[in-house]
Amino acid sequence: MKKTRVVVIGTGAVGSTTAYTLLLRNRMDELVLIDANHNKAVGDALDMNHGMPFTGGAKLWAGTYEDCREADIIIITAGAAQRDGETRVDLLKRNVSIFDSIIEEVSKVNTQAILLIASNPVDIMSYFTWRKLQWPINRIIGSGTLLDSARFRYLIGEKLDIDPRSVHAHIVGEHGDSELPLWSLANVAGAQLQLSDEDKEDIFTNTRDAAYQIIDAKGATYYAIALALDRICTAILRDEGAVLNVSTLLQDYHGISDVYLGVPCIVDRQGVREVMNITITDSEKELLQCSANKLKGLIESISP
Ligand code: 6V0
Repeated sequence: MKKTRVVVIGTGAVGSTTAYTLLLRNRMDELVLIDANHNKAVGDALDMNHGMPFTGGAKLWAGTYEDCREADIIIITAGAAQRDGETRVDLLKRNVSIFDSIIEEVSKVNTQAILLIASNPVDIMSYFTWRKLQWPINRIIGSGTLLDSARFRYLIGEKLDIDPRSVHAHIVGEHGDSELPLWSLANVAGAQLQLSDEDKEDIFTNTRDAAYQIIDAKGATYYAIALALDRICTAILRDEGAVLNVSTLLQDYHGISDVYLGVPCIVDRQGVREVMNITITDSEKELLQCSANKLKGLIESISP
C-alpha cells in the first residue's frame, strides 16, 4: 500500500507546531519538513524524531522539494509572520513573492497533491496559488475561517457554559478584518443561542481580534491553527466528508464569484468536494459581499 506523506513547507512557529500535532495524532506514515532555513527544519526533525519512541512512529525528516513528489498533502505555512500592529493584508506583498518561488518548485515534481495553505493573507495566497498553478479548485485549499470559527465556538461556549464542540457556529468571509459571524445559523442542539446583542457583539469582536490579542501577548499564534490544519488533513486523509469552513474559489455564491473566501465546505479525499449551499440573511449576504469586494480590490491592486 502506498504510504501517506504530508509535507510541511515553512517550519516556523505554525509549521513546526502543525508537524508536531500531526505526529502526535499519528495522521500519516511520512512527514517531511522543508524550510528556506534548512537548519531550522533539520533541528525540528531531530527534536521530533527523538520523541518517536513515545509517538506513533511516522518516518520524519528535513527534506527538499524533491520530497514533494510522493506527497498526498503539502501544507504551506512559509512566509513572514504578522508583526505587532500589522494587518494580515500588510503581509500580502511580502508573501506573494515567497509563494511564487515555492509553488514553482512544488509543481515541478508534483501536480496531483492537495495544497493546504495557511500563510497570510490566506485567502489571497490561496487565490494566487490557484491562479498560477491552474490545478482543479478542489485541490488548492486555504485554512480560511476554520480557526476563526473555532475561536467563535469557544467564546460562545464559554459564555453559555457549554462545550464548544456542541456549539455549531460559523465565521465566514476573509480570514481577517472583514470576516463576519453567521448568527442566523448559530445553534446548540438546533436551538437558537440565548445571547443579548451586547454579548454577541463582544463575542464577535473578541473572535475577529483574537490574533491581535495573542500576538500582542506572545508574538505569534500557532497552537490553534496547528489543530485546525490537523483537522483539515484528517478530513482529507480519512475521506471524511467533514463540513469545515475552509477557503475555496467561490463561483456564483450569494452573488460572489472569482475570489477565495472561507465558507462551509465538504472536505474529503478530493479536497473541497463541495461548497455547502447555505441560507443566510440579507445583511449577512451584504457583509459577505463586502468581504469579497475587499479581497478582490487587494488582488487587483497587486496584479500585473
Ligand atoms: P515564522 O515563525 O516566521 O515562520 C515562517 C517560516 O517560513 C520561517 O521558518 C521561514 O524560514 C520560512 N520561510 C520563509 N520563506 C520561505 C521559503 N521561500 N521557503 C520555505 N520556507 C520559507 O512565521 P509563523 O510560523 O508564525 O507564521 C507563518 C504564516 O502563517 C504567516 O503568514 C502567518 O501570518 C500565518 N498564520 C496563519 C494563520 C491562519 O489561520 N491561516 C494563523 C496563524 C499564522
